[in-house]
Amino acid sequence: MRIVLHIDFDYFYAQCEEIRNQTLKTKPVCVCIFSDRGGDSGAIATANYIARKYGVKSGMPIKFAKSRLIEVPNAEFLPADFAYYSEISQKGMDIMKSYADVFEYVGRDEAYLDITNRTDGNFTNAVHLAQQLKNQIRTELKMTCTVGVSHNKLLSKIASGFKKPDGLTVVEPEKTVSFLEQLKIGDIPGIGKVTNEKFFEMKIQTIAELKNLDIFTLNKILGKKNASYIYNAVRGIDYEPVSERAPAVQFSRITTLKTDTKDLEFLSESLDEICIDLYQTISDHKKTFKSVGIQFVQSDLSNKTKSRMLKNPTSSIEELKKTAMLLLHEALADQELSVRRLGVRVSELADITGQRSIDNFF
Ligand code: DGT
Ligand code: CA
Ligand code: CA
Repeated sequence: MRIVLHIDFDYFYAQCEEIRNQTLKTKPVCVCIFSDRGGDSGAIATANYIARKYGVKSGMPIKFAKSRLIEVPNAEFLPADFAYYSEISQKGMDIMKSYADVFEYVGRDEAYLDITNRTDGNFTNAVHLAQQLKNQIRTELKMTCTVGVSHNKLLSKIASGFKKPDGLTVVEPEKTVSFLEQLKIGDIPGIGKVTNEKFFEMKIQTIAELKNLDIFTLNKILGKKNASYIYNAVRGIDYEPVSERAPAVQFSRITTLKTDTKDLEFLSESLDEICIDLYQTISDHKKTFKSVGIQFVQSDLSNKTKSRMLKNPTSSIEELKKTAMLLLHEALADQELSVRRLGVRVSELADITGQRSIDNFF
């Protein structure tokens, strides 16, 4: 029997802002990614729990969030500072690593720890260790996180989502069934809006209800691979090992063009080739990405960059190409110098398995 922890920092970017400015703790805080169109165009990356009470959510346009908080005079809208969040993330990951037999980085604010050996596979020891870890993060980083403890990755992930923020949820093996049966199907990682609606039409909303479907029916609805994942998930079965993984910050490719140019067609073709090449690395590492950027080294060797945060993590080459192309159009709109080198990078990487979405099936 294994013991696995899943740890997720609470309202991560917004909490990072709170720890460098304690006065934010009592106000609604929204971390914004302003687009370069100026004004309030852009999206909310995340918000603290006070702002969430007013209905602010990740991914929401900044304008929407402002209108929800219009009655609140002290609401704060801060620009995202990714370099600073990475620094905090790094410190958090180092603390977590010191508690793990095997450490698997999932994303900036999230990791799995296999702690089987150091707890002798004993849940009482595991809960104690999880509490110690939370305490150390609280004293050293002044940050809260939420932890799920169980005998596999899937259950621990679901458990860490069960009670937030500052939660600690333990699912002992014999409690697996009763724990899962009280949950909604959307609590299973990978079941998003589309799949949820599909099952809703079939009058299936809870895990207990979903469990009544046999594997043949599931196969017909979801296809074989997703069906077996869901069939096991509703039973709390997951054999995936915690596999040692450190953060990969980003992948990038840059090439020098045959001639300096600002011709859209020529640059598009090069961009396409770079994307294909970069995509090879992304898929070799089985990563999803959430941010895409392009870079020009211009004829005077100065740099110009554009980047964009996607709505959801993806591993799609079409999305990579499409976003890079969009950025190319944007970058060329006011281009004066010709371009000498052209580059593409992806960041906000995460593991495909950790970010599985069966919605893509429909
Ligand atoms: P929570 O629910 O307390 O774990 O809150 P967060 O904000 O930590 O949410 P999580 O764990 O899903 O995401 C971690 C960070 O990733 C979050 O602080 C900001 C970023 N993020 C999440 N969703 C979005 C989104 O839709 N758009 C953008 N731009 N960034 C996002
Ligand atoms: Ca989080
Ligand atoms: Ca997270």
